[in-house]
Amino acid sequence: MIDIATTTSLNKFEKLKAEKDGLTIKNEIDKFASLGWEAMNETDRDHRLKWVGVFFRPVTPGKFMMRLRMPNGILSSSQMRVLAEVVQRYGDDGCADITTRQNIQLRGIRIEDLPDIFNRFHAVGLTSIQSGMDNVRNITGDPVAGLDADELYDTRELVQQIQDMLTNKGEGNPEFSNLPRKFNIAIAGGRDNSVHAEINDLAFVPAFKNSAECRVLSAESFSHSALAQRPATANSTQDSALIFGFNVLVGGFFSAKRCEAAIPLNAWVAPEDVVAVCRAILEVYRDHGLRANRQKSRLMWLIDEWGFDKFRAEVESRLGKSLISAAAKDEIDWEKRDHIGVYKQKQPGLNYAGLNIPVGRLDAEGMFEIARMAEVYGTGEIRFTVEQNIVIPNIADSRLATFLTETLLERFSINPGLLARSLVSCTGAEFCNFALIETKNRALAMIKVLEEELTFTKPVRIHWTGCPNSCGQPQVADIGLMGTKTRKNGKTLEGVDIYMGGKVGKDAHLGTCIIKGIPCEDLQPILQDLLIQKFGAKLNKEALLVGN
Ligand code: SRM
Ligand code: SF4
Repeated sequence: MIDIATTTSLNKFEKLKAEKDGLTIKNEIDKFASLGWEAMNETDRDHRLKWVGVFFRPVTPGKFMMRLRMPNGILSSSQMRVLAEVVQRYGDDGCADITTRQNIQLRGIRIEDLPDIFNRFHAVGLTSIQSGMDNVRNITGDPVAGLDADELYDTRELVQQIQDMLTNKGEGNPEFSNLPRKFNIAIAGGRDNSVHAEINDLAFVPAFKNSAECRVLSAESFSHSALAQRPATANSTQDSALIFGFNVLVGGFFSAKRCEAAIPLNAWVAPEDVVAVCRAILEVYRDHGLRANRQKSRLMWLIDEWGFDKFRAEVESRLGKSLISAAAKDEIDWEKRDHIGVYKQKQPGLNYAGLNIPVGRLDAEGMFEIARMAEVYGTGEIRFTVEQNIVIPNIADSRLATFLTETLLERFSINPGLLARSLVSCTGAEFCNFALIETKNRALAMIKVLEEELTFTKPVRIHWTGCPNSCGQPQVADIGLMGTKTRKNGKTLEGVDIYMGGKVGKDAHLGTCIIKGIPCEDLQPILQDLLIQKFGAKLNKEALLVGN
């Protein structure tokens, strides 16, 4: 492993990692719990605790946030109940947020409760390990994996295998606990790119490869078991059989300084080679990623520095074999689905229901109710989407009518307004000290007014993000709103930069900033005009009558 201390000039974060690996914090939780947050070493409290998913919130000192890991966004009702119990004990301070990485964060956490919380997590197989700082973030997979009749690959097992490898089955893995920076991984299994593959440091997208070509290119690299996975659509002759695998994308990321869509690695991997390829790329990044300047540490900066060919060759060297060149095309050929509503599963007689959770915010009561609904009507399984919503799978046809009468669906609708169903928002000023504006409440208030004033013919995806870090992914939205400070009449006000042109699903590409520095107080008529001019919205009669 790299000797960081001798190979780089150390910035503040490299120093704190070199002094003491963040993972060692795991053994100090009992001590911190009895010490209390005010007496803790500040570096442990503000930074190293993030290695176990515990985030000090300067906005609400003493009330911590906990970020879990939810591989493929899937959890059970008993896990959801444990999460609900944790936030319930904090009364009005306790709540949870579904995140833009198919994950969940809990709020209001007191440090003295951490030993008990970790025990409860352990008992139901939950982990928050390595979910913050310079670690691999929650690994996203297709939210309808195993349910969707049109899926090409069920991503669940692979995502779990990658998480197990990176985190030592949730116990913590020092091999990957000191990366140069955060690292995002996604696997798409359907045709609609439900995971936003293009904005991840490493992504796998479905692609078929001709088996004969694989043999010619690299006889020894070729995974024989992949042949056994020949899909129904494959040609009948052995020599030209199409084999399922993934094209690999690398280097996608957003940061305040730079945003890039991922680029093709010119590599195709069979499913059984995905974990090894993840490991190889992470080893290259860990050992060679740039560490001097944290603004230039994400994977794409290393690819730039080395050049594509050197990067790919180094990955091959770590892998111990040649990479097979990418399939000529990938299989992402659908518009992106949002999964809100009720849909037939591939299993006859079963359905999944996508519920809209406004800006991903949950309270304990809502979480208990979701767990109950998943048990009563499904098999206890719950899933998260990157749009901060939930999916309840496995609802039998015979139970559907009763399911649809549940009062929870008035709060978490399966048929929300066309702005509400696609609304995404990052945490913003309520809890995040990077925030330049308040986001979640403002986002909800804004679409309420817009939905009252306008009629829509199609959903419009509006994403809010409180600062240029872009956690709310404004660059993938139809209309992205990025928090900023702006001046008006000699005063500094909360404002937004407006992004447009983000395209998801087939031919995904990033949107760009089209207007800068709009004061939030002036935003509503501007959004109204954009929705009318660019998205075919029509003013309602009532709004016309009052001259809006
Ligand atoms: Fe993020 C830092 C919240 C997804 C880019 N992000 C933060 C912190 C930890 C800052 C802090 O300490 O306050 C925020 C915690 C606030 C809080 O209390 O909730 C935060 N990020 C979030 C979440 C919760 C937004 C949400 O409401 O859903 C998302 C948690 C995902 C998860 O479960 O792990 C979240 N963050 C993202 C994404 C979107 C994605 O991954 O698809 C991005 C852009 C994509 C990317 O990273 O390439 C993102 N977050 C950042 C950055 C900029 C990274 C960079 O390279 O500069 C920061 C700042 C940093 O890391 O220094 C950041
Ligand atoms: Fe905080 Fe900025 Fe991320 Fe929003 S985008 S959660 S304000 S860091």
